[in-house]
Amino acid sequence: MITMNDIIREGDPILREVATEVPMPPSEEDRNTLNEMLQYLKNSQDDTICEKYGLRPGVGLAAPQIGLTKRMLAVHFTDFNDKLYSYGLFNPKIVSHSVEKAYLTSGEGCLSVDREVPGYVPRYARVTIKGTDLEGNEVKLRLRDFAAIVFQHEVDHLNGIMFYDHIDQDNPFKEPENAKPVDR
Ligand code: K3U
Ligand code: NI
Repeated sequence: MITMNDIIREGDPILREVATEVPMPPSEEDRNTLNEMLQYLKNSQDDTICEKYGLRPGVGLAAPQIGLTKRMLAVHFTDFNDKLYSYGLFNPKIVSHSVEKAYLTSGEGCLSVDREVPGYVPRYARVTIKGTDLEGNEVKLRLRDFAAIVFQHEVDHLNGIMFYDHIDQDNPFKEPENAKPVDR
């Protein structure tokens, strides 16, 4: 079981590496790891398990955050329409995106960052992502608003990018251009 002891924290150079593609079809070992990553998110959103194991709640997790420079990510959350997004994806790729941007009004957080970093993080408002799911099926996801933001945060981890890299240093709460606010 993955716990906070397994989570790599900012300052570790692993978080700045570009992760490598996972050979397809995925090995049993890689599928097990990705399942464990998804399970971490589910556990972290269960109050009892979360408290018992000292987990920090998360909606997404990327393999570099557990020290593996492999292109794998997991997400588990519901959007404001109560639609569930629960995926483990190998080799996720943003194949297209909107011109319009979006940002979370509450800013972003990260399991690898043990501090609050205030500011707006400009993201694309809509993205289409292709990848391979835990069953080995190729999937194509059309995402918007919060869902699009979470996936972009996780894909960034696969490219060594942290959310605060996108925050305007001089004016963290400057409204990003052509961007809509998203409330969670
Ligand atoms: O945003 C978080 C949250 C957790 C439970 C309920 C509601 C919100 C926690 S931070 C988080 O989930 C990061 C996880 C990371 F860093 F490991 F990828 C993902 C994320 C947070 C905010 C915006 C986009 C992505
Ligand atoms: Ni993160």
